[in-house]
Amino acid sequence: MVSERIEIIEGDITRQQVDAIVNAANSSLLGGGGVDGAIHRAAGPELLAECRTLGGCPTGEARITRGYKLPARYVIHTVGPVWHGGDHNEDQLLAACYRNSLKLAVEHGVRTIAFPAISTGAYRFPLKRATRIALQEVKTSLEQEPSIAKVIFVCFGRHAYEVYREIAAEVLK
Ligand code: AR6
Repeated sequence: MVSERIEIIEGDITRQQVDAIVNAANSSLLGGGGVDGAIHRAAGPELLAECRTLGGCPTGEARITRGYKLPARYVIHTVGPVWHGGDHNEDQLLAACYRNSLKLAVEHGVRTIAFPAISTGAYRFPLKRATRIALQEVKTSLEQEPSIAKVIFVCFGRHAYEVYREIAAEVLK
């Protein structure tokens, strides 16, 4: 059962002991606020130095770096869509973030990976709609990628955690 490889927790993604954590970055890959700021602070300045060599990343795609001072070996940086009302390809771009992050993870031998709620902060994507896309896309990818043992959705705060639990009951049944 794919649902046994998916975990939902409340917490701080920078503390997760997994092979890779995913960063909700912007297309410059040069840092920012929210989870991006927290990851750069916890990883230390070497992370920004490596990011500078990457030349940015288009929305919906992903890039990988080392994790430096983080417990995670890798950071997978993906760029979610900014919410512009829902008819600007936002759903497809958000799904692509999850799919492309997992593809990169598989290519690097990652078996355990943690995701934040991409685009649901500064980029204003509605949380329930984003959560449905996240869970559906990860479920589909896990069905095709047996090498990923565990995906952890790290919810920042009780409200996000409750939303994820509610949507998971629909999507993962
Ligand atoms: N652990 C897990 N989740 C977190 C953490 C954390 N430590 N901190 C925040 N979140 P956001 P976006 C949650 O704004 O919407 C940055 O400036 C937060 O509650 O970090 O994709 C980038 O550089 C929210 O649910 O990312 C971009 O410019 C989720 O992470 C822009 O923000 C995503 O919120 C990207 O915006």
